[in-house]
Order: sequence, then C-alpha cells, then structure tokens
Amino acid sequence: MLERIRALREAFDAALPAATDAEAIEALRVRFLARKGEVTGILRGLGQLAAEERKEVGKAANELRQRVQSGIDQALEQLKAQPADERHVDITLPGRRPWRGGLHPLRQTELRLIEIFQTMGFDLAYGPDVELDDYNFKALNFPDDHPARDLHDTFYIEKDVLLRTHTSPVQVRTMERLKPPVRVITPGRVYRCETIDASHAAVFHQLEGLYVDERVSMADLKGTLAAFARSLFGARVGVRFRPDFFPFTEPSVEFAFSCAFCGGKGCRVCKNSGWIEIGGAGMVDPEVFRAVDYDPERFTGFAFGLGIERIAMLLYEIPDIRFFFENDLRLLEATW
Ligand code: FA5
Repeated sequence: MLERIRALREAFDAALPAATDAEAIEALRVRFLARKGEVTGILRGLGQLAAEERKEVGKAANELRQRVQSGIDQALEQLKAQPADERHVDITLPGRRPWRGGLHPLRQTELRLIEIFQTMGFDLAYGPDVELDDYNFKALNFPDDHPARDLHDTFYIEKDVLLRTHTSPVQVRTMERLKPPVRVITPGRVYRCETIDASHAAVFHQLEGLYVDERVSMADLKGTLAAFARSLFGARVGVRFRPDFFPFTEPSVEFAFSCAFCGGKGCRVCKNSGWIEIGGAGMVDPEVFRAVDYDPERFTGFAFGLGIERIAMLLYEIPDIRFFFENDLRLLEATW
C-alpha cells in the first residue's frame, strides 16, 4: 500500500507542472481527490487494514492528500495571477459578434417606396393617426350617412374623432397648407375594423400620392404608377387598371400588379387571377378642390393610395399578411 501511495505521489508531482489551465487542474483534482479519486480510494480502504498498518498507511495517505490539495491550490493561485493573454487564450480567435437588429421588412419597403417617388420629384408629408371625421370623410366628399362610409369599418374615438381609415385625409391637410403645384407622398398607418385574413389586417400601412397642377391628366397617373411598378419589380411586371369608385376621385380606378409568385399564371396567393390588388387611384374630384379652396377650373390632379403590406408581400414573397405582425425571427432575419 505504501508503495502505491509513493507511486501516486510521483505521478502527481510529474503531472502538476503541466497543469497550467483551469481545465487541466480540475482534471488533476478529479483524478486524485474527487469522490472516486485515487487518494480518496486509499483513504476509504483504511478501515480494512490491520491496526498497525492502518496507522502508517493512514499517515502517508493523509500527507499525500494534503500535498495534492495544496499543489492544486497553488496552481489555481498562479493561474489567477497570470495576465489573461498568457492563460492559453487564443487571442487571434474572432470575437463573438454582438446581435445586430435590422429594419422590419415593412419599414424597408416603405423606405424603398419613398426613395422611388422622391426621385420622381414627390415630397414627403405626414398627418395624424387620430383624425377628424371632417378630414377622413367630409372634405373627401363622403356625405353624412353616405353608404360609401360603410366601405371603411371605422374605429371611432368620439363622435367626430376616429382612427384614420386611409391616408387620403393627408391630401386635404396638404392642400390646405400649400398652393399648387403640389406633389407629395404620405406614408402612414391606417386602421379598419376588418375581418383579418391572409391579405387583410386591421392595422396596416398605406402610401398616398397626390399631384396637382395645371393640365395633370389620367395619362400622368398611369405613367407614374407604371414607372413605379417597373422600378420595384423590373421591366416585365404587368400593371392593370380597372374602373372603381371613390367619392374623392372621378374617374376612379383600382390598380393591380402581376403576381410575383407565379409570374401572372395564377396561384394560391393571387387566387388564380394572376394579379394582386395594390391600390386605388383617380383624378381628384372637383368637390375636394372646392373644400380646400383650389380652383377646379384651373387645376387638375391625380391621387393614389396603395397598401404597403401588399407590396412587401410581393417583394419578399410572403404569402400571408399576418406574418408581418408575428415577429417570427425566421421572417425578420430572412428579409434583412
Ligand atoms: C383607399 O383606402 C383609398 N383611400 C385609396 C385611394 C387614394 C383612392 C387616393 C383614390 C385616390 P382602398 O380601401 O381600396 O382605398 O385601399 C387601398 C389599398 O390598401 C388596397 O388596394 C390594399 O392594397 C390596401 N388595403 C386595404 N384594406 C386593407 C387591409 N385590410 N389590409 C391590408 N391592406 C389593405
């Protein structure tokens, strides 16, 4: 037994100088002193020895235990005292990258749209989310109790105060402020008490455009929207205009872009039509000009309002509008 203790001491003395990092020191501790360690094993076996032998072996084993313990303590002390770059740290390894946030795909889309229209000469204008009935409806030629109001399921705050249902009230606010020529776009959040599905949300974003001057025509509207579609989706995108109705434009159209998912052949996303509705547009109704004191005999203008989510769905090939609001990292990372 004494022989074994001596061999262990020699093994420990030989191994200690090589244990220069925390991991190697811990390995020594486990090998000699842990519950199943070699020194612990000897100490445990003392009970089975004859009384005289026990005394001698016990003494030697305890000395070895102390030697190992103090050797390990010293090695740990030394390790702590060493400067960090000598502690076997590979300082050439690249550091851990901090987590970097990105812009939400809707914000990225909005910024792209703003850039395209700014290069065409449109300025930016903004209006409030909490809006007066006068701006959201009345000045836009929605008479009281007119059924067109039912198209917008409105969240009312008070009788004449509401969450705007579209960005069109900013047209009125802008024309009250500026004299023609006026060329603005107004991005923003809008609210409708809608049934939510793959292409409808209750809170979503629109971008409104307004151009008023002498001799602005429907051809200018079509050319502007077609140029916009091509800047976003390339020369092959199709743009379709169909008659529609809005109280504040006459004539009015709805416009659609060919479906980016199937190239216009028809698929689940475009409900097999090959087209995705992007927005409404038209020539500003003379009634709206009268409400803001513009002379309808002298000025004409076009306006359009498009859904930013619809464009983002096409750009990033996202088949369901609800993904934008779930903050799933797979979507946020894939679109950044
Ligand atoms: C309007 O809101 C008009 N203010 C647009 C307009 C502006 C017409 C200027 C004429 C002149 P509409 O309700 O169709 O129109 O909405 C316009 C676009 O917003 C739609 O084509 C669609 O892209 C988007 N949109 C409408 N409802 C939702 C919804 N619930 N969720 C997501 N996008 C929507």
